[in-house]
Amino acid sequence: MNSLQNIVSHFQLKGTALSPEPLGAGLINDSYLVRTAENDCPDYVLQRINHAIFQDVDLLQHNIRCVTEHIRHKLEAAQTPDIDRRVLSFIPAEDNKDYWFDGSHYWRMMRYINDSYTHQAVTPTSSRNAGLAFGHFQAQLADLPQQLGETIPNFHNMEFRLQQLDEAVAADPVGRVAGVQDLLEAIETRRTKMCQAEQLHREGKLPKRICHCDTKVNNMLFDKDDNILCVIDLDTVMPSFVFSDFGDFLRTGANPVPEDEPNLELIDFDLEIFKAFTEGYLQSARSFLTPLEIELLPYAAMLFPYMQFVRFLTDWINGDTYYKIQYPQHNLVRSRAQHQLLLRVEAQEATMREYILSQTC
Ligand code: GN1
Ligand code: MG
Repeated sequence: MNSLQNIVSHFQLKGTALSPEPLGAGLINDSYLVRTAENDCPDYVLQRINHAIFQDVDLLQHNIRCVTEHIRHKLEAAQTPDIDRRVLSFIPAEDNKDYWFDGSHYWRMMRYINDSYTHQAVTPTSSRNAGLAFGHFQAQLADLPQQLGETIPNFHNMEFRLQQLDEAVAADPVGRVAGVQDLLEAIETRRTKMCQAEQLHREGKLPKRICHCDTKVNNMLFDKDDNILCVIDLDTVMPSFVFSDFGDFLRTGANPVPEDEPNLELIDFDLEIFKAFTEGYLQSARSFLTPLEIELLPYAAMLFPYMQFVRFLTDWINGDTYYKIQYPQHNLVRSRAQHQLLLRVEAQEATMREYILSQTC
């Protein structure tokens, strides 16, 4: 028995597990497909959890269990067909724990959803589907009774991200601050506006809800007829402002070029993508969003380029300690690209507002 098969043997799966094969190309966790010999037994996915990023594995798996069980109960109550393909199901380890620790790594197992596909391309159709799927996911969890924790503390907290930048600027460990004064000024002038979510939350006007916090187009599964099955990659599901799921999708989805595009002229904010995503999102999330949350959706579209700009610039000033870089100036190029995207989104603020009004009247 090889070591992966040995790991599989610690989970309570049905059937005879065959040798695990590498699955997908995730950047965070390592995944393996575990087929079973019997036709009437499901296949499984074995994952090694990235413990360096997700330091509290108990909390991580607690969140995921609460979320998937809640969604499953709702699907059962609605007598939805084919439930095992519409929500992820995790398989307990030998002691009924949510994961198995082999002495140095943490492992988990879930059911493999057969005949499912992901999309990589952002089109108006896939954006509308993404809006529908992520809005529906938030709606399904709007009445979750349990408290969830933050699997990455302060992940989308703008005040915290600015504090990290301030500390980097004060320390200036590699002497890069003098060269980025224009960028620091651009951050400074928007500081109060961009921290308004935290401020409104303190005033009791803005709730935190359970959000996905990694709303990429390839984090949705579709069946062969292109119907949405479910949302996947639940590691960052945590309490946040709804802006996380709205703003971060548009940050990558509505920009036609990669987030580190060096040619600033190519960076844009595609209004057709914005409209399609917003239409889908409002359709499935309108039932629980407050008027203030809806009013602040254009702010969400600006917040995420701004937050990513702050995070990349912080890493540049710190000497490239967090994000992997492909060339020496990479984090500076990324910072300038996100700044440019922010300018492009800001230029569309009035148009975004009008469109949202037209969808909600
Ligand atoms: C990181 O690894 P990836 O690409 O899924 C980061 C996100 C950033 C993104 C920017 C845990 O995500 O928050 O938006 O880079 N994830 C973490 O490329 O920090
Ligand atoms: Mg990710």
